[in-house]
Amino acid sequence: MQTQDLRDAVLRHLTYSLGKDPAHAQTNDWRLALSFAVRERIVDPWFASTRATYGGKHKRVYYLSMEFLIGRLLEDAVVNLGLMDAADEVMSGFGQNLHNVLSDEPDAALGNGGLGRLAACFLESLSTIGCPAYGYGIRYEHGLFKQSFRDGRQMESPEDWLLRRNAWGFPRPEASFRIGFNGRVAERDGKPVWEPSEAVLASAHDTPIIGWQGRWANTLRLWEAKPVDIFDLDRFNRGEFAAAAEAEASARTISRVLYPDDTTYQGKRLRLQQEYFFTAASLRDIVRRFDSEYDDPAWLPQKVAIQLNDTHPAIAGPELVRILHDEKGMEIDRAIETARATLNYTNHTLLPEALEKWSEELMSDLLPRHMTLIQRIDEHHAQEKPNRKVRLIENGDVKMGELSFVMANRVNGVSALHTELMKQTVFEDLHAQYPDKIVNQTNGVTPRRWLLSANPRLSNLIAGEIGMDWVDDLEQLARLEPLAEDSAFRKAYRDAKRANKAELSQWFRDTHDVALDPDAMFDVQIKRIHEYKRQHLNILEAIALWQEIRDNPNGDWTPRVKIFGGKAAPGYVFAKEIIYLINSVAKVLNADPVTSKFLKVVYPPNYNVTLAEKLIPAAELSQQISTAGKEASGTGNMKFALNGALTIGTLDGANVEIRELVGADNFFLFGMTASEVVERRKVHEHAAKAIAADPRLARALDEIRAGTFSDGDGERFRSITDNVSGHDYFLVSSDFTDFWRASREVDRAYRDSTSWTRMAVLNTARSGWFSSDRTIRGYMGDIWGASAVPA
Ligand code: NBG
Repeated sequence: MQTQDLRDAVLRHLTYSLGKDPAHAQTNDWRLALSFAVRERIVDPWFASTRATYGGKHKRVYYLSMEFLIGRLLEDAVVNLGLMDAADEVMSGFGQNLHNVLSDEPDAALGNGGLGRLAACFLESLSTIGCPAYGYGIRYEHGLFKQSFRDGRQMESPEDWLLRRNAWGFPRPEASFRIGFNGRVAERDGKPVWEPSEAVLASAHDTPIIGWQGRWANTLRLWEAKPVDIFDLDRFNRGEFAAAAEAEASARTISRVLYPDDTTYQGKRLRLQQEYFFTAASLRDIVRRFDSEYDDPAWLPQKVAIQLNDTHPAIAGPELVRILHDEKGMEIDRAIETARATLNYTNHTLLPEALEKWSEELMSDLLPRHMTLIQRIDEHHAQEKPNRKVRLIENGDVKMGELSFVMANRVNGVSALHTELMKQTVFEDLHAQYPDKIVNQTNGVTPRRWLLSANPRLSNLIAGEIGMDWVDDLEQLARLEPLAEDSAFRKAYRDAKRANKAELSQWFRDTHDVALDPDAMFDVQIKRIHEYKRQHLNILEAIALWQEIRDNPNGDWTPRVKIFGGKAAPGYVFAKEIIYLINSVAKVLNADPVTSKFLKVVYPPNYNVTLAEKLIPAAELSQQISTAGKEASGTGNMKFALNGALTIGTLDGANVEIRELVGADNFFLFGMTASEVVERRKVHEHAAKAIAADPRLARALDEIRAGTFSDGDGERFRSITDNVSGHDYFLVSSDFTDFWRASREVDRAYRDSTSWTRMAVLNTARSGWFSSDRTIRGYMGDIWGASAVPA
């Protein structure tokens, strides 16, 4: 019945929504037809969710995020609606392969990395749990750039996910707000009124996000920037064609591209415009919805919880105060208190270069009223905490982290270690003033995408043993624990991993023309390229290993394939050098007839959510090797452990909690702790000393300097060798020796496949806590005071 209905719907959409005859339809048409047919099934639960929220006057959660790294949506929807088998049958009935149809969908990359992917996992969990929520962000015309390699170097080109019709967004041109910029603050009836001199329209596009088993659906509302006046007809008629379209082009620029950087933010006016644009539109929408239900703005904190995903929406503080005070006439201190009881802030990094600051000059120019309100908030804070050291404005800059902190009811870090470090470092003084404000919510990942749909072989194996309850109650995986001792189960587990590896090898052969041995260990490091994540430590270890294999080609080596994936911010020169080095090393190692059967390095370009879904199920070793104290949490680390890859890692971010839960015996620990890192930096010439003490490291660096990987050009990777042997802020050299030791321990462990599989099973069985459902329940209880609506 389900199959027949779906079949009819697909055919109906193909014919009437797309105007295509089945005989001439292409994969893209079938994919859109299936998407529309599936979307149709989301609409009823979506409406029902909205009605239930209004009907019960439930508190709503609003997640404001500059980034949503959602990836493909069709498979998610099909899986959550339980339509996988039906879709498969329907598509084969039409002579289509479901897998190909699903793969035709562009990967929506409206984010850079961890913070954006976390937001996407959260949306799915909020719907699964049935918590009334909206995600708010920007509908970038071009998401994160496409990466390719030319002679080993990163090339960037614009991404074009909207080039083909987007099946998921419902445009809502009727829901649009005028967002002003610049201008001046006038006084009317003794009250300040902001009179912007420029404006754009924020126009909504809604994407329904369906939870597990279709019980609930929330909305992701993304804003598109449009001109207030479409077109200057007078200028056009005078023949000034390009000039006539200028206003339109400049308005659209605001939602044109995602800032391609997840850790550093240049003081770019456009970026601040983007931040204000989506925050202001979202707040207006939130307040409009609130006003439709309640008369008294004082009720706001009871009915609305707003989460600021990092400081990007930090302008929400002054903007909400402006709405409450300037527009609704609430007394200023009460407006500040009300806004503060409604807003919360998540910090995602301690890297100083990533803590946003905006110059007072730019802020006063672009958002003059907000600048005075920030000063007023600073005053308010001063009165409240007279012995304060913290100022919101310092050396001509507005500090957005501090502003967010002061304007938030709760501030959270994203792993236990990160939250502690936040208290001791960036927010030390503010924490002393508001000791109850900081709470921890360790990140999580959605098991629907990252296990059930990405790894069907393992999911089926699990389902055969413990049924399906784990899908929305991931701690049920603990029931697999005894099976770690069951040799038949271990064999089945190993077979599933082996089959995933074989499939990945086939994909590498088909798309990248490289042959991988599916019996080698698959060792994977996928994430943004950054010095603190230390991809260069990993490649140095590969060079040293290659040298040893060459010294002793008949040795008993454990075959390994090192897989890298990740993009570097276009302006981050050092990170791009790391990419170049990895590709250059790969070229030499893979062509070496003696060593390549033991060690290969591959780096597929354009790492994204879709590629992660391919790589993680086939991974056996997860590289989580950041300098301790620098990775706020990590979420990739959780996906790997869940899929049975063992971690080699430092005591950083959520690695700490992963190790505690999976057990120290099932985790390869190395490296300095966060406090040892701080001490080590004080050691005079720490890098030179580390190199002098480790001939392997010295030799690997010499090999680079000798030009082995650069056609004899010893200068090519100077910036890397100089850094690692000189300043070495991220302590690559000081951690190398221990990394080498742990890596050889991994090699030995891998040779005992029984015990390796036992460890892998235990990683899966003990990773249930890392579900984003658990994280969201934590936010609901500790931060939002929100509840799920009973079904
Ligand atoms: C990232 C951290 C990760 C963390 C994610 C999600 C940013 C700015 N930070 O460690 O680097 O897992 O946020 O919290 O993207």
